[in-house]
Formats: sequence, C-alpha cells, structure tokens
Amino acid sequence: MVESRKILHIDQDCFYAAVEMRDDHSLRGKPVAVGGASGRGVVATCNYRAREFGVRSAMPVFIAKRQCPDLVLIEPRMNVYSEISREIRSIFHSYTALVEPLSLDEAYLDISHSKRDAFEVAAEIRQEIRERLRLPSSAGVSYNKLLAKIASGWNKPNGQFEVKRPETASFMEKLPVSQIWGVGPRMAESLAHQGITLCGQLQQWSLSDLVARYGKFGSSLYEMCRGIDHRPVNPNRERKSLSVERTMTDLIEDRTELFLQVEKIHSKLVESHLRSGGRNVDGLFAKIKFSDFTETSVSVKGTRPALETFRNLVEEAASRSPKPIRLVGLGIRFAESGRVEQLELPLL
Ligand code: TTP
Ligand code: MG
Repeated sequence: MVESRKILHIDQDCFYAAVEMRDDHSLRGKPVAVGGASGRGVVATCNYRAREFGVRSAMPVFIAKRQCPDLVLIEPRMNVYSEISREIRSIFHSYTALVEPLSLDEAYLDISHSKRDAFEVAAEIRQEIRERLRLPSSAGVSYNKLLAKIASGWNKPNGQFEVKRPETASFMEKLPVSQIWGVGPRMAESLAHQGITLCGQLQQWSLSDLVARYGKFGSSLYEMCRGIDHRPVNPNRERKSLSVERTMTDLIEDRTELFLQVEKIHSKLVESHLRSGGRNVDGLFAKIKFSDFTETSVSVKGTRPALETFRNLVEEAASRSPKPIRLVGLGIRFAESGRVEQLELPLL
C-alpha cells in the first residue's frame, strides 16, 4: 500500500505578495513586500523581484528598506488571503478528499486512488489555480510527504519537480540538512561544526548516536535524512494547539536570559499563528524542562497571546525548581471548532 502512494505538495509562490500584485497592476515589475506597519515591523513575504535584493520573510522592515530602497510595502489583507486559500482548497478537493493543509498557502494531497500520472495531475491542478485565481504555484511530486515537500521547492517559482523512488538515494545524498523539517539554523550550524552539511553525511551517524544527541527527534532525523517517511496525508486536520519550543545550547541560569528567550520564542509563535490563518485563541500555555529533564507546564485561559502573559507563565513554571533550564516552550490553544491535532515547531 505504502509502495504505491502518490503524494503532491502544492505551495503558492510568494503568496501574499502575488495576491497584491494580481490586484494592483501598478505593482508589476516592482519589488513588493507585504507586512510592516500593523504587524511587528517585519516582512511577512515579498515577491521574487525583492528577493533579488536580499529581502526575506521575517526580516525587519527597516533592514528590508535598506537592502532595497525602492521596496513597495503593503499592509497585509488577511481576509483576502484566507478567502483565496479556501478557494484553492476547494480546487484540491475536486481532485481528492485526502487534502492536508499546512498553512494558508500549502497542502499535501494524496492522489493514490488516481490511475493518472501524478506529475500530470500536479500540472493540471496548478493550471486550474492559475486560470481561476490568476496566481502562480509550485508543486512537488513523490511517494511520501517528506520528499514531495522538499521537491516543491526545487523548481520554484511556477514550477514542479518529482522524486521517484529509485532516485531517492541520490536525491537525499546531496541534499543540505537544512532542508529537513525541524532542522533550524542553529541545528544546521551545530551539525556544520561537526562536518555535516549534507544528508548523505548525516546518514553516516548511527541511530543510537542520533537518539543520544537529539532524543526523539534523533530517530526522526535518522529516517528523514534517508528520505523515509511513513506519515499518511491527514485530511480535515484541525489543529487544537500551536506551540514553539526551543532547546538551549547553554542552560539558562538567570531571569534576564530566560526572558530574552521567551521574547524570541514568543515572536516566532505570533508569526506562526498569523501565518497559519490567525485562528481564535482561548488559552495560553508555557512549558519548561529543567537540567534534570523534569518538565512542568502552566496554562491560563485567554484570547490574546501577549508577551506579558507568557512571561508570567514562564516565571511561575521556572519557580518550581531551582535547577537551570534546558528547554522553554510557549503555546496557544485554539478556540473550539472540532478535531484534534497538534502542531509543534521545534526551534532548534
Ligand atoms: P511561504 O509559502 O513560506 O512563502 P511564500 O508563499 O511567500 O513564498 P514562496 O514562493 O517561497 O513559497 O509562506 C506563505 C505565506 O505565509 C507568505 O506569503 C506570507 C506568510 N508568511 C509569514 O507571514 N511569515 C513568514 O515568516 C513566512 C515564511 C510566511
Ligand atoms: Mg508559498
């Protein structure tokens, strides 16, 4: 069964910026970023013209402007993006019931039931999005989610790429470890210090080595760096909560450092929340792991994920042990609307 899966990962190109360019022709040919003023002064995304100047998502606006003085900055119109996202999803649903959205602009589709060539189906779906919504997208095609997602970035923008089963080994061997889900800049840097930049090099590490170093995530890494992924496409997955956590390279011993980390994790959380559609919140929580691996968490009801509240939660959790802290996590619980699934973002 697993052998025959046909998985697509479809992702809109510079989504918010593409919508703005579609709706305002005067923006054509100009470097455009969406974000700023009403947000926390960072770029949510920018078009490919702006990327040529080094402008990137999550970059503070003042730096983006310095990199690209002609940058046109546009306020996000979240309602418009959400509406378009729904329309794109309805196109996906006309091809398969097995659609798993990851954020407003990307989703996995399992089209294993179809006798058609998966690459052709991907091209057709992208064409339909282009014709009906006048927006460009890219697709990855493969036999599992991991490979499909990596592949969708390969011919971006406005392109698609397929990794077939026999090509897996050679594809993974040369793939930078930073392309693996969950390997953030910090972890990539720490691996680079140990001479590991490619998945092929990481494959040399034994399962027990990886688990000793990275715990549960180590065993996922062992599989991911080989292109192995058995996760099914999970339709109708409605997240119950969203959390961001960070394992410290150096244990935290004092409050100043703790609050600094809380601030960083908080801004990541707010960004991910907005990005995933900004659903209503009804609770906030914080988790702490101490140096002896004991864990504690605190939660509170509330609809506003304010930094201040998280600081208080973390303070309360931290006061439960005098030990230094090795991990801090912050999260929000979403207001009622159904099914259960959690999304965790390791911030390694
Ligand atoms: P992405 O798919 O990561 O980025 P993108 O669609 O803008 O560009 P690409 O062509 O590389 O796919 O994210 C989708 C949307 O989510 C993006 O248009 C804006 C929003 N977003 C943020 O608000 N903050 C962020 O840090 C990122 C990465 C995205
Ligand atoms: Mg995108």
